[in-house]
Amino acid sequence: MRLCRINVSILAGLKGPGVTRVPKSTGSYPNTRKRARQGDLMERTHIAFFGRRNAGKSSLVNRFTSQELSIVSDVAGTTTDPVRKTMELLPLGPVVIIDTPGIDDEGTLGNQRIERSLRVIDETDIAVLVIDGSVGIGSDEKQLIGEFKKRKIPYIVVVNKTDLEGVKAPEGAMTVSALRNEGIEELKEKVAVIIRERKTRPLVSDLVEEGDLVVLVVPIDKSAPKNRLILPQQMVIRDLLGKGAIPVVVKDTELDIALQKVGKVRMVITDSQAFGKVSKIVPSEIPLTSFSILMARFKGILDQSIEGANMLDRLENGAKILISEGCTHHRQCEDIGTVKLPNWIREYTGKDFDFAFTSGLEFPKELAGKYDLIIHCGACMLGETEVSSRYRKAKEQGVPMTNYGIAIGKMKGILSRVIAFG
Ligand SMILES: Nc1nc2c(ncn2[C@@H]2O[C@H](COP(=O)(O)OP(=O)(O)O)[C@@H](O)[C@H]2O)c(=O)[nH]1
Ligand code: SF4
Ligand SMILES: [Mg+2]
Repeated sequence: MRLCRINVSILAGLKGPGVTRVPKSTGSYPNTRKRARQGDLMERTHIAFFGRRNAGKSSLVNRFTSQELSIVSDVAGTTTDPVRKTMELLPLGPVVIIDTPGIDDEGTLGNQRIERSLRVIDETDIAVLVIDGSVGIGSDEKQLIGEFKKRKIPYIVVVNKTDLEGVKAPEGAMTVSALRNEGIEELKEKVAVIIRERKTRPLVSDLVEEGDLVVLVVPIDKSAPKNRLILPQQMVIRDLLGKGAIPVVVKDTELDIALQKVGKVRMVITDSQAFGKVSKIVPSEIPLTSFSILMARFKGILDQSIEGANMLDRLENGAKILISEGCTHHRQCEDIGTVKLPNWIREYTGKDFDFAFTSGLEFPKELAGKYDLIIHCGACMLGETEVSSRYRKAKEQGVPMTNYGIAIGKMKGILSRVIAFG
């Protein structure tokens, strides 16, 4: 699949050092091209701070990041929307830090705040639960811990305000004083350990041997970004180099010449939009797959995506298909999701459907009964937890879900070939 062609840090628009709020209408990240940066959100560990109002979340976030990211106030409920900041933080590396409004708010507005806080869990890789040491742990915190456990999100319980008298920490909790800047380094170290422990699945290196030659097909057309490769392509190249394999990168227009020149090829990996053309050029004995299929495998959603793609054969006329993109930039992203994919689907099935579209962080909560199939983009701009939570939601609600690349492979009639990997 041609993952869409933007690679900006979509959080880059934060106006430091003050507070930046995420637009309320869509719940998506500020989408600005300023400070374009390589290394998208997928690679960044999303660390979110949760807790009741006034526990000291914002104070702790400011200490943790050594920045005045969030407003600290003794007026409960000052932080009204999640505040996100993307940054490099020693010893943690690239992270997104998220400060949430409290989870104990009251009234309609309060409920919205709670909703937004809970929504953050979907994108959280590591949760920090901040407890006001002078108040102690309560049912709100227990409920949050229940959510973390359910979603298998690693979490750290931190008791704040240890400068106050009589503050005791429950077993296993860390203690900090945001006020006195105590315990912050220990907290960072603990987060760093969790980051290191997070299982790293191989992207492609387990499919090839040292010295294997792998041809990567990267079409360069008007929708390709100028002067660079997109993230999944970079990641595949990096992984192959790490393995000691030999990546050879070509455009689709030079693929046949390359195959004649390079000798024995272990595998061809292409942009899935070029599947039709590339599959005709690559001899059937050479394994063929795509960047987005490798990404789906990497994210642990391959089987579900294959099942979802097979659903294309069973949809009835008028069925509802949700096409969902991970970021809000349809124009730069060309028209894959909104135009090409619906056309291919109509052509392939000979039927017409009721298409719905979402983008950015808006992903419907209720899927059952509303959609018969969900087709998601490669989600290169979304964190791993966000992606897996979307697929999990679909699975839980019994709605088939697939991604662009796998759906295209299916419609080109080469699905079994491109998921064989060998
Ligand atoms: N004594 C003490 N007060 C703190 C500490 N951390 C935060 N506070 C105070 O608690 C209040 C709420 O802090 P804030 O960071 O806005 O909490 P939030 O609502 O969880 O984001 C403010 O008055 C802070 O000054 C701490 O470590 N010790
Ligand atoms: S997140 Fe999705 S829509 Fe956005 S650039 Fe990546 S693949 Fe395209
Ligand atoms: Mg706050």
